[in-house]
Amino acid sequence: MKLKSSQIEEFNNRGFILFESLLDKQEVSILQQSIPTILSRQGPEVVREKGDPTTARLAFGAHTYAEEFRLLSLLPRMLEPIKQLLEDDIYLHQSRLNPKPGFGTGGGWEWHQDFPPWHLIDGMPESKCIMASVFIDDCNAVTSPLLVVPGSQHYGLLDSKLHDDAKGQGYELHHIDSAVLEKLAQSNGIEPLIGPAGSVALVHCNVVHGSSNNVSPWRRAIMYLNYNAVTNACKKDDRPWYQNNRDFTPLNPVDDNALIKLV
Ligand SMILES: O=C(O)CCC(=O)C(=O)O
Repeated sequence: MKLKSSQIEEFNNRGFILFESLLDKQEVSILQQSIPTILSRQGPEVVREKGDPTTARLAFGAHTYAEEFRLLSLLPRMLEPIKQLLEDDIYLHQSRLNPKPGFGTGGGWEWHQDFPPWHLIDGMPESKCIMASVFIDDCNAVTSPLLVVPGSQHYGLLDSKLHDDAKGQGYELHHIDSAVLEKLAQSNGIEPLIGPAGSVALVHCNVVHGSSNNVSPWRRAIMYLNYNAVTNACKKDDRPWYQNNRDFTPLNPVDDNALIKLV
């Protein structure tokens, strides 16, 4: 899948680009079926909601232990546009499955950029990294979609502070200062990333984003695959494998039908 120059321009201006139904229904169903096994893991790679040990908030690194997600991360449809946007070979710095269950149990996310912890903790030199957000379930107005501030990647690292709750929970999150967010939202607006299951949004790692908790009865899972440019590989190794992958070997695509062939 080769991006047109207008699509590259859209990504560079707005910080994200959405491909509706990039995966078909059968591929989505294969990914959906693998989720209960992923979330049943008992290791530190599965982070629980605060005060609710029965609900998974994030599963890091599923592409390493669930074949379905490994293949997803290597589909030509995923790799080609990202390589084109980053103009480099790429490796997967981190993956996070956010299952976001319904009935209010799937918690919200304060406004943040993804790059600060990667830069400050993992030693990623530049913001040459893309968060591919793969909609495993429908993302619509009622299932608490991801909200983004278009164009916010142009402002670089914004004033933020490390959220202590998040640190205690096994992940690091830098909340954007409220006054900064207010100013940004007034000038650039806020948009929801909406689309049917199987849609994919490529998002620049400095785009400000957040979400509210999911009070609908429906799960709203998104797999975040964070691809980094090989020449931008991280220099530190303080965090474990599931947060800071140290294998910088350039990724090679699998067959574009690999997910379907799995069954
Ligand atoms: O999926 C969500 O609701 C938000 C997750 C998020 O912002 C993140 O993982 O960086």
